[in-house]
Amino acid sequence: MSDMQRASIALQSARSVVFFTGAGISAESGIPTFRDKLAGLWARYDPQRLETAEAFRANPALVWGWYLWRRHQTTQAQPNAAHLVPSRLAATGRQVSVVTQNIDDLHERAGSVGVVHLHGSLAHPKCFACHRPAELSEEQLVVQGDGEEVEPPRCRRCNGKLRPAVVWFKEDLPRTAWKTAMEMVTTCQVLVSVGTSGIVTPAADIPEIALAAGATLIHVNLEDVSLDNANELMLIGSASEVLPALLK
Ligand code: BV8
Ligand code: ZN
Repeated sequence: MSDMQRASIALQSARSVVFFTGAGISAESGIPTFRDKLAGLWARYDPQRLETAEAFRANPALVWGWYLWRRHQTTQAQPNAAHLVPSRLAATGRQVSVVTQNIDDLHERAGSVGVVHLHGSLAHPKCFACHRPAELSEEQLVVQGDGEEVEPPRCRRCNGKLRPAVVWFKEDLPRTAWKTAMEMVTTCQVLVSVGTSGIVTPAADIPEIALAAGATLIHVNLEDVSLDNANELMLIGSASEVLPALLK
C-alpha cells in the first residue's frame, strides 16, 4: 500500500484532524515563501532581518513598507485547492482545526474557522509603544509598485508608531494561541503538516509534539522533511495537488 493510500485511510478514519501549515501552502497562491528569493526592493533583504523589533526601531519605514507590500500581495492572492481541504474535511463531520505559522488570511477566505495564528496576522496593526490595536484607512494601505519604504502611521492614543500585529523573532508567541494549539495538537488522531521547513521554534516542535501524543503525522512538502518515525507518512508533492487527493 502506498503512503498516499495509508494517509488517506488515516484521514478518513480519524475523528479529529489538525492541519499545521507554513508558507508552502500559500506558495501556489502566489505568495513567496521565506526561502524564495524576494522580488524588487526587497530582493536585497533577508526576511529574518526584517522580522525583528530591532529592524523596526532602526528603519520603521522599511519594515512597515515591507509589511504593506506583503499585505497587498495577500489581498491580490486567492486561496488555492489546498486551503479548501480543511473545510471540505470538516463538512464530513470530523473535528478539523487549522494551526498556521502564516500571517495571511487565505485559510479564513477558504472557509476555515477558528484558525490559530501562532505568529499573528497581517489583518490588524497595533501600536509599537502602547500595543493598542489600530485600524488603517484605505489610503494608509496604498502600495506603490513593488513596494517602497513608507513611514508607519501614528497611534491615536499615544502617537507611537504602528507596527504589524505579527510575532517577530525573539518575541513570545501569543499565549492563548499557543495554549489552544497545544490542546488541539495533543488530542488529534492525525496531524497534517503542510508546506513548512520546520526551522522556526517553538512552532517547529508541533509535529513531534503530535507524534509524542500518539497522532499519525502526515507531511506534505515538495521535499522530504520526515523525522524518521514509525507513525509518519511523507507525501512529496505540491500542496494543491496532494491535499485534495487525500479526500478521494
Ligand atoms: C521565541 C511572523 C522566545 C512574521 C515569523 C537565537 C536567538 C534568539 C532566538 C532564537 C535563537 N535561536 C532560535 C531562536 C528562536 C527563534 C527561531 O526559531 N529562530 C530561527 C531563525 C532559528 N524563534 C523565535 O524567536 C520565536 N519566539 O522563541 O520566543 C524567545 C524570547 C526571547 C529570546 C529568544 C527566544 C518567534 C518566531 C516567530 C517569527 N515570526 N513569522 C512574518 O511572517 O513576517 S517566522 C516565519 O518564518 C513564519 O511564520 C514561519 O514560522 C517561518 C518560515 O517557515 P515556513 O513557513 O516553513 O516557510 P519556509 O519558507 O521556511 O519553508 C516553506 C516550505 O514549504 C519548504 O519546506 C518548501 O519545501 C515547502 N513548499 C514550498 N512550496 C510548496 C511547499 N510545500 C508544498 N507545496 C508547495 N507548493
Ligand atoms: Zn500607542
